[in-house]
Amino acid sequence: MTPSAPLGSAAPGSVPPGLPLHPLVDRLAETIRGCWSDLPELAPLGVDPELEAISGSLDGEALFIRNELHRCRGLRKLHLETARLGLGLQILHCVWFPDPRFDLPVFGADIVASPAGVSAAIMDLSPVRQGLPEGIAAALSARAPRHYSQPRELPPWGSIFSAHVRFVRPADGGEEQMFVEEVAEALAILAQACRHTPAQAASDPATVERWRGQLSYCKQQKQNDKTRRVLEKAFNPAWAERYIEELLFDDPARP
Ligand code: BLA
Repeated sequence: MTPSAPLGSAAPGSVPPGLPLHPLVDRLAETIRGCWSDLPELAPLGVDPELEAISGSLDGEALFIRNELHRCRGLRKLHLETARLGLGLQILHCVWFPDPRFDLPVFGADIVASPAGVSAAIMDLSPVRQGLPEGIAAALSARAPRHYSQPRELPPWGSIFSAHVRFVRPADGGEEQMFVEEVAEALAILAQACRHTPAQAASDPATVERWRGQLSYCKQQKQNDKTRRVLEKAFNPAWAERYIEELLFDDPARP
């Protein structure tokens, strides 16, 4: 498909009717939107209308992408993407990128579902410096332990994730629910840190270290060929490149 602006007929912020998403994708998206409301100084972030709501078709199958963007105290960009990208593939992609002046981690989550079920559910609060902030690490360690029957192994670029990363193929509705609860818990821990973490100067060496850490997080995520391949097939290579570089994992501005 060759997208052009504005793409298709989806109104910004709406999902084309008649295309329900996988219940886990829907539930997790609703949970994440609910967690936004807890954040200090939440404000919408402008999105290029060309990228906000994208719809089209591939081999007769409806495609769409919905992007929601916000910012808040401590976080430069909160991004939630829900998408249907061909062959029944449904994606939830969410990254909350910190403002490097704050000692906060990156929150990331990804769900990949198809008619065969959910193949990947991952979420993490990932460090952008040596180790997670102490309070966050302690809060994560204090959570009730959870067990999934089908844990998955991280690819080599996954070295960016923390020791608390969750990467599983949820086996049933119970494990899907457990995953949603874990995301809500991690986001509550991060929201609390957003309220209380003081800002440091842009020129502070710790700020610069966290900016470099975030650049490195983005660079590693861009090594995920699976994301690129799906976007190239649904759209085209040049579009996929722009989408990844400008929206999914744009390099943070130097503080
Ligand atoms: C895997 N991501 C995948 C897969 C696909 C996508 C098709 C393979 C499914 C599988 O291994 O079962 C596709 N993900 C997408 C697309 C988008 C997307 C098209 O987000 C569009 C926006 N990926 C992220 C984030 C994380 C992430 C934020 O975008 C984690 C915080 C992780 N996705 C991730 C990992 C894998 C994956 C670790 C497994 C990769 C592998 O096993 O090689």
